[in-house]
Amino acid sequence: ASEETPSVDLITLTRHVLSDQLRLGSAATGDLTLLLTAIQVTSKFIATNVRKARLINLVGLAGETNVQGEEQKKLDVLSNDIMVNALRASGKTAVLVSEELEDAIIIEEKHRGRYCVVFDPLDGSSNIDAGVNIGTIFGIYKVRPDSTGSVEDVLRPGSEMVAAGYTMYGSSANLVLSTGSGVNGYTLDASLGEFILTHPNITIPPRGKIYSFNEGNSMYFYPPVTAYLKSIKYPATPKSPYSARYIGSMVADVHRTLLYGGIFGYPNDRKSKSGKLRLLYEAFPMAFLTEQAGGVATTGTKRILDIVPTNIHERCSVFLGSKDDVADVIKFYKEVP
Ligand code: AHM
Ligand code: MG
Repeated sequence: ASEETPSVDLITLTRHVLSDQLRLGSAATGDLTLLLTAIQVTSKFIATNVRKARLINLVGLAGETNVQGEEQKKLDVLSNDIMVNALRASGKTAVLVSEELEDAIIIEEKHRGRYCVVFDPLDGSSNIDAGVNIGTIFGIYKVRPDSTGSVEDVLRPGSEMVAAGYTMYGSSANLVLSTGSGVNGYTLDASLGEFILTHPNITIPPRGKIYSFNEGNSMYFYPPVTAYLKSIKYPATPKSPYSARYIGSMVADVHRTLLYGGIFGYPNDRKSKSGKLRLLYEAFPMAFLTEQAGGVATTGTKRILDIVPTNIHERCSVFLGSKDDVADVIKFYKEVP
């Protein structure tokens, strides 16, 4: 087909997820697909508003402080409200956990479904004013068999998630999703208003050439991290040193890592004893995607997806990416006191 001939067999996200569920013979009731529709609508809404933000003056502060004591941007507030409303209205959710809300939302009976969604509606919001990529991160659990929905349904290891993903708002909006059988990337076709499959079966190269850390925290890093970073910056010849790329927006840094390989790290250190990133709605979904793409996600000493959360807003140390690169970090944790 020439460039002028539009494809007449578009694989939309909805079509792809539906066919995937049929193929897997999962007792597909279509519930997950409907839930994902709510997330797609949210992503489209946020994508449009991120773009409009500078024009309609949404960039300023909302004058509220969130649970973590950070100033909330207007777009964070808006994104959170849109996401909560869309998920509740889908009728498919029972429990919602948002970075922006102190407590979990337990959905009232009238709208209650069987899924729990943990999410960061607009991650990397400190980058908004500079027009840098930001994103929405989400993870999905099914309620436990006898539960009608309580916070315990999300205080479970990330390995029990049934799906996870993110939408990155950049030059285009990219939704990257795993329902537990690989990772696929979809790009929003703004004229159609549909996410179209553009990156089927994303797999992380086994080794990369890029490292992505906030090295401004070097003075607080523990010895294994310092030793690891030294090893990739001053490798024994004839190897070349790694390139540094750090956007400071997890979705963008992880997106690049999934596509190009390498390692992304936000370790715990002497200052941030538990790390910075949130376990439930940042580390878990990204660890889920990383593993599904053939990579590894660890705290340095433990598989991230094995952690059992005790608090919905807890933090954790994160290294994720190409399996050989992450294996190197794990080795340093074992060998460097
Ligand atoms: P946020 O949820 O307040 O936006 O913070 C999370 C962000 C991540 O997107 C990013 O990986 C990290 O914070 C960057 O932190 P730092 O500025 O300390 O490097
Ligand atoms: Mg965040």
